[in-house]
Amino acid sequence: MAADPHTATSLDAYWMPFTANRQFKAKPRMLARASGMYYETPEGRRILDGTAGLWCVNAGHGRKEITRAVAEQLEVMDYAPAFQIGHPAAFELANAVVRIAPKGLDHVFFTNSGSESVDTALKIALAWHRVKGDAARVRLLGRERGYHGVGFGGISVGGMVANRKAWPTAMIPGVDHISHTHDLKRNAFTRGLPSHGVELAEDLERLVALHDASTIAAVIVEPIAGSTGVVMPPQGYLKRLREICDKHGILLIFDEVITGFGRTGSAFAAQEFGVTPDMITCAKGLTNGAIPMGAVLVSKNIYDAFMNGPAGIELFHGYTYSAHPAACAAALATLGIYEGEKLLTRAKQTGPTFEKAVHELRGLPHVIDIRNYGLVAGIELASIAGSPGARAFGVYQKCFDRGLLIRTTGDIIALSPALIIEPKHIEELFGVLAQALRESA
Ligand code: PXG
Repeated sequence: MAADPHTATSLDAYWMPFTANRQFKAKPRMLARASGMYYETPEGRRILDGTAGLWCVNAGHGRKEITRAVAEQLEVMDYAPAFQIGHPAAFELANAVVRIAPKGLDHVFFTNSGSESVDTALKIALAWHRVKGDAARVRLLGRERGYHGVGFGGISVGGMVANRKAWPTAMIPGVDHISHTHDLKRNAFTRGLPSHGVELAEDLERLVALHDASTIAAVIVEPIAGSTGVVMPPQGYLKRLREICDKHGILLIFDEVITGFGRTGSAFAAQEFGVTPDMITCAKGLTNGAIPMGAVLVSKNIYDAFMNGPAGIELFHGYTYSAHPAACAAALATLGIYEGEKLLTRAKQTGPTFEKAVHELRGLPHVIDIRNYGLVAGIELASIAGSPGARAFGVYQKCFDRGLLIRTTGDIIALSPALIIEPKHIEELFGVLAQALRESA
């Protein structure tokens, strides 16, 4: 652990993201290889991946179809300028995404991450009202406990205090938040969507009454909140949000960075829950995590307003690497795998086994809630007084030592395995996790 940067193996130079750097560097956990449902450490220890990387490797690790497609693309053409000139794979990919998208969302803007997708969608929302001559609609609404990445737009509409408190004056102005839907008192140990809480959608009406609809551009929510610890939408809640948005001319944005590409049992949660937003932000599973890429799916209504606007560049926004050829190749190969292996609906078949297994953890020490939908689950633990997060992190470390990768946020364990997971992996996953929970008592 020498601090000398001339030692190639020194851990000091790399400032790790969202990581307790000092804790990590004192006791590093490293991954070196990955295949199917498993990672492998540099020493060759197998680690079952309970989180599909970070909710992104939906088709499992090491997919040769993706490797080959990316390698071939880089051989043929490594890069093409993103502005004022095109390359075929970008158009092909946009069409492929639209084919699996909710009906009506038929245009795609490419980015390189979930954070960029969120900031892009927020900018499109503001610009759309303006291009329609409604420039007074400048407010953006998010939700408490929401996570929308780490750009200034994303942290402004986001609702996780640790991600916001260091930058209090950098928040974009005019933002407000509706209340979150996490309700352990009424909904603990619910399988699927909770039955209590549809009325929380009315909180949007409260903000409309406070700010007036004529000042509000859009509201952004995650259909299932992931980073905050897996919070499910109460039954009927998203539909009600849609109705209120329609009533007041407010755009509804679903942030599907984690729910996109099969996590819930449909391509997008919008389809699974039968609610179509005006825009969807996505990333992660779009390329199976192999190459960074994100996208914003946009309704015809929004796109057409720009195309009917002033001549010339319709939206002064984009990235050097929007629709990067290698990312397009990775995404096309990924969507091909999803289709060929019917992975986008696979969670419907595996979900019940996964659900049964996760709820068997009920009764283990400190487990105060278990919630699940499709191939995502949250297991909430009682915090150790004065040390929030310590309990779950202890379990995380024990799982890693025993060959299982999980995710924790605060004292909530989040599971989001690859969609290729089989019953034997489910058994292994919950066997290790149950043991780690027992040992942490
Ligand atoms: N929106 C949502 C809903 C997300 O979950 C982002 C935006 C940002 O994406 P990028 O690609 O900029 O990181 C995310 C990211 C976790 C975890 O374990 C979740 C994310 C990232 C890292 C960890 O909960 N989500």
